[in-house]
This record gives sequence, structure tokens and C-alpha cells, in this order.
Amino acid sequence: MSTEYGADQIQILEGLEAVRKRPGMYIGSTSSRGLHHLVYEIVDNSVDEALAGFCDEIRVTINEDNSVTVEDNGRGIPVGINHKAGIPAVEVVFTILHAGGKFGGGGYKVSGGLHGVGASVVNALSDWLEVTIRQDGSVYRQRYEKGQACYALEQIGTCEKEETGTTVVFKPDATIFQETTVYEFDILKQRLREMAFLTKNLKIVLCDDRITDEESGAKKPLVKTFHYEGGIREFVTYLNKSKTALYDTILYFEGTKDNVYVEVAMQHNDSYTESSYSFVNNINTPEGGTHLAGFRNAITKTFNDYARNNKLLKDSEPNLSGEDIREGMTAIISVKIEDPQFEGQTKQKLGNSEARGAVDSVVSEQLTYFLEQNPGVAKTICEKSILAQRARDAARKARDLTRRKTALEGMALPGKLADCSDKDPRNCEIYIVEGDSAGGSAKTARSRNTQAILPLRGKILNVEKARLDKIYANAEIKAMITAFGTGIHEDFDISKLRYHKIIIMTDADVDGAHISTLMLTFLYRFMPELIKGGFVYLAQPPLYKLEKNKKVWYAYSDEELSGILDEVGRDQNNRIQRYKGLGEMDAEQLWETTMDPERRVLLRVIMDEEAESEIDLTFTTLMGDKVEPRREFIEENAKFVKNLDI
Ligand code: TSJ
Repeated sequence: MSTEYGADQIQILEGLEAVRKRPGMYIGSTSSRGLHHLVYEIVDNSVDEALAGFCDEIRVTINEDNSVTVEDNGRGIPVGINHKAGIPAVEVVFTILHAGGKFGGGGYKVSGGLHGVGASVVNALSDWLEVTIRQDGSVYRQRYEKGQACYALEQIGTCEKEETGTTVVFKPDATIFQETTVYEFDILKQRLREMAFLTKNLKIVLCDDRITDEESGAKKPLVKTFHYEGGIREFVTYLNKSKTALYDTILYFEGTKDNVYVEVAMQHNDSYTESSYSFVNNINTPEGGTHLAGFRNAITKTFNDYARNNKLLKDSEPNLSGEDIREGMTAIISVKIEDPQFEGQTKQKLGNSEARGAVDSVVSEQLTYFLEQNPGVAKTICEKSILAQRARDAARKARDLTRRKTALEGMALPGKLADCSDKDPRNCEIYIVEGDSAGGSAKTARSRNTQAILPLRGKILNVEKARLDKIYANAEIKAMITAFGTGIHEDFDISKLRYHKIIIMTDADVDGAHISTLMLTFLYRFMPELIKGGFVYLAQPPLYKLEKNKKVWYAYSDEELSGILDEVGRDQNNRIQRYKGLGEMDAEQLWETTMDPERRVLLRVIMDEEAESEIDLTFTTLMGDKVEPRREFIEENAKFVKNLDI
């Protein structure tokens, strides 16, 4: 072991100490998000090796102690002495800040997005880290603790010459990740699947070694393999799985221009919303940027040219807008670029201007050719866009009309609304109630002063599945908009909100959950400020009523019922009533259990700012028209709400 303590080592220690002092600066946060980020930082290096063409498999294992192993079959990190630093290249990678990829030469290094900070940061934030390299028939190892090498890189054995690769095991430092050091399989699964989609032919295996079989006590590892030969084409298929595609083909364009590698896959479905996701060097750019702009420009121009040349659009008709063409479109835009520049407040928007031109030219050229070769698909897309154009026109007229009405005569409150008498919004609540009969009970039960009731008939419109003109014409939606008083979209004004609590009250069953989801979808899409402001709540009606010797209990879950039964005894004097819906409760019961501010429980709907873009993906992916995914979504719906006792 070297005892020399030269300038280089001092610099190394200062670098890693800075990372440990301000971890957030390097990995965004030290929450669960930052913890998972460590894995992506390491995996990125293996993905780079795959992009360079030297690796086709990566294994990620969550070990029993919540350390993580990342293993690839690439060339192995170089072990030769780096002349500038005077230590093996691998040690440079793990101990010098921002060293990633700038050694050895010849490597195709593209990673480095928002936090593309490299392995040294992971090392600095780990209790310990071990790297093993198989190269030229030798096996090398080095171990670090809190970023510092425990010994010089050593050869620990031999292997077959063909057997090359890198293995890194690290255990995040619990003194840094104070919130949690427990890895979540599903979070890693999501991101690793995305990485596999974005790197065609790369196989990524995720394994959870923490699981033991309850009965036998034997280890029962959970394994998921992601391997997509079609790459982002399969990503589009996956995103459209819960929807109905308008044609079978996935349009796919690929090319390199001005040093920008461009890949685009797209397909339309019969919905009315666009689901485009753009990536730069495998990193999602929720705010888009130049690559997305280039893509949009290309499809708008190319489809208009095609529609005009083929007389699908008459000379007298206006051009299709980009929005019209993108209605119901699912697309992945992925670029790989040498030196990505991220802009915007959250640094999630690509700024490189060469990406705009590259995507535009690759897509324009290849899409023009595709449309000539596939007139059937071309016609389907153009016709859908023309319908979208007409609907947009009709929606604009309907909106103008509504706007004029509001301005001139003040919009009349909906007839079905039983308003409250208090006019101070801070005191007022509105219950949105499913069904006329429950609405009737609620109207009788309410405290007239502060509680307004708006009954809605049947299922409300799924705004993910309807065009704007239909949405604006929908009676239930119009009633909600006028009752709230805020207006929507660019007219939205939170100061006009007439109730500071908007309470969604539906049956405590799957249908009720579905209706709440539809309402939340509407609010999220049209008035997100209401959710962000914390004005939206879910009422919690009971599932059971139990009567015994003239005493009454209500249970809000099966566990609660069984707890009550444990207390009062399970005998014939019990009366176990299961509420099938709100309609089965009389006004008094509804008041006691669900509406009385003194006794009720409300769930406040919250929006996790960090998870916002992910929720967006969840909404669009799962609110399609196929049943299964929707059920999953409803079951996971609890993620949106936070218990709030009032
Ligand atoms: F970054 C890291 F150290 F954490 C890490 C790097 C972790 C893991 C699991 C794998 C890797 C990694 C690095 N896998 N493969 C490589 N490849 C190289 O570092 C490499 C090999 C050879 C050459 C060359 O030019 O000969 C260049 C590079 C960049």
C-alpha cells in the first residue's frame, strides 16, 4: 500500500468530501429518489459500454442487506496506470470527481444528463463499494469505504481470457440517506425497463435477493428480464397496450446527422390525447426541447404536404395544426448526442440547436418516404387529423360562447346544485355526489349553511377519451365548471373559487373508485391548480353498519369490522349490514358517517411535485379503454391520497 500522501490524493479527498458534504448538489436529493439514483449512475456506465458495442447484458441485484450489485459483460474498466493521476484508471473512475469516461480514449461516452456525475459520487456516498474487473484472463479487485481506497488495486485470481466484464457492489451510506436505505424493486424495474427499451438488443436483468419464502424460509429471488429487439418500437407498443391502435405498423425512423443519432417511433391510437416522451442519452426530458421541436416541425410539415398533394385536404381548407396531427399519437423521440446542454428551471429541456435540425431532417425525409409507401396508414392518420381539426374548431366556438355568456350575463348556476347560503368560500364545501338518489339523501342531510350538493348522473365522461368539443358539451362537466366558479384553462382564476373544499363522494366499491378516478382525471387535466392548492378531497363512506342492543358502530374497512366484532362479540344479537352504496343510507346515517365535519374522515388529494411527470405517464397509460390496466390503476389509486383527519 502506498503511504505517500501527494497533492493528487489531497485533491481526491477534498473532491469526495465535497460530495459527502452536499450530496444533494450531485444526486438531486438524499431521499428515496437519490438512493435509487445511485443505481442508475452505475448502470449508465454499463449502458455506455453497450452503446459502444462491447456489452449486451447487465444484471442488477438488490442484495439482502440492501447493497446493490451491477454486473456487465463488457471489456472491463481499464486497469492500466493513468499517467496524469499516477494510479490505475479504475481508481480514477471511483475517486476523482467528474472523471467519467474521459480516460482510456476510444470510448463512446454519451451519458451525463441532469446528474450524470459518475461513479465517484456513488462511491463517496457509499458505506463501502467493491469493484471487480475481469480482463485479459485476470481478475482484479479494489474496495473503498466512504470513498477511500482500502488498498491498491490487486489481482485476486484468473479467468478465461474471453470472460470479461465489470462488477460493482455498493452499500449506500445510511448516515447520508437518512430517510431510507431500502431499495424498491418496482422503482428500479420502471427505470431499467425504460433503459432496455431505449437500448435495443441490450438485456437487463433485475433480481431481488431479499425475498424469502414464508413457509420454507428458503430464498426465493424475484427476477425480471427486459430485452427488446425492437427497442423504442416495442416501447410504443407497450405504451399503446391499453389502447386501441388505429393501424398495425409502428412508424420508425433512424439516422445520424451533425453528430446527433436520432431514433423515433410512433403510432396513433383512438384516444384524443398525445403521449410523446422525449429522451436525450436515455434521460427523459419532460420539458422537451430542441429534439421535440424538430420532431413536431417535421410531422406537421410532412403530413400537411402529403394531405395537400393527395387531395385529402382541399385547397380551400386551412392547414392541419400540429395538435391535430398529434391527437391520439404515442411517440418516443430519442437522441444521443455528445455534449447535451440542459436548459430551463429544472434543467430538463434540451438546448442543443443541432438536435432540432437533425431530428427534423431525419423524420421529414423518412416519413415522406413512409407515407408514399403506405398510403393506407397515411390516409388513416390524415383523416383522424382532419376530424380533430373540425372538433377543435367546434370546441373553440363552444368555448367562445361560454366565455361570452360568463362575461355578459354571468353564468347561471346549474339547476341540480343545492347551494349553501354562506357566501365566504373559506367556509364552504361542495359535495360532488354520484347518483340522484344519494344526491337526495345528501341534500336532506347537509348543513345548509356551508355545504352545497351537486349530484351527477351516472358515470362522468372520461376526459382522456373524448375530444374537447364533446367535453365542453357534457352536462355534468359544465355543471362542475359553473358551480366551482373558476373557469378553465387560460380563463382559470383561483380567486373565484366558490368552495374551499371540493369533496368527491362516491360508493365505497370498485365502481365508486372508478368514478372518483374519472373526476380526478378531469380535475387534474382541466383544473390542476385545485389539486395543487389542496382543495380536493375524497369522502369516506362506511362499508358496514353494526347494530347490537340499540348501539351502532360503523366500519370503514374489513379490518375495522373485524376489530369491532372482536370487541362486541360475534353472536346472534348482531345485525351485520353491508352498504352496497350511498343510496342505501338514509340522510341521518349519511350525515353521521360521512358528512358531519365533527365525525367524518376526509382524504385530501395531493400532488407529489417530484412525481408529477410520472403521474402524467400513469394517467395517460392507464386511463385507456381496456379494462385490466384501469383496475390496476384504481387499486393503486391510494397513492394519490394522503389521510387527513378532520
Ligand atoms: F463506472 C463504474 F465504474 F461504476 C462502472 C463502469 C460500473 C459498471 C458496473 C461498469 C462499468 C463499465 C465500464 N463497464 N464497462 C466499462 N468500460 C470501460 O470503462 C471501458 C473499457 C475499455 C475502454 C477502451 O477504450 O479500451 C474504454 C472504456 C470506457
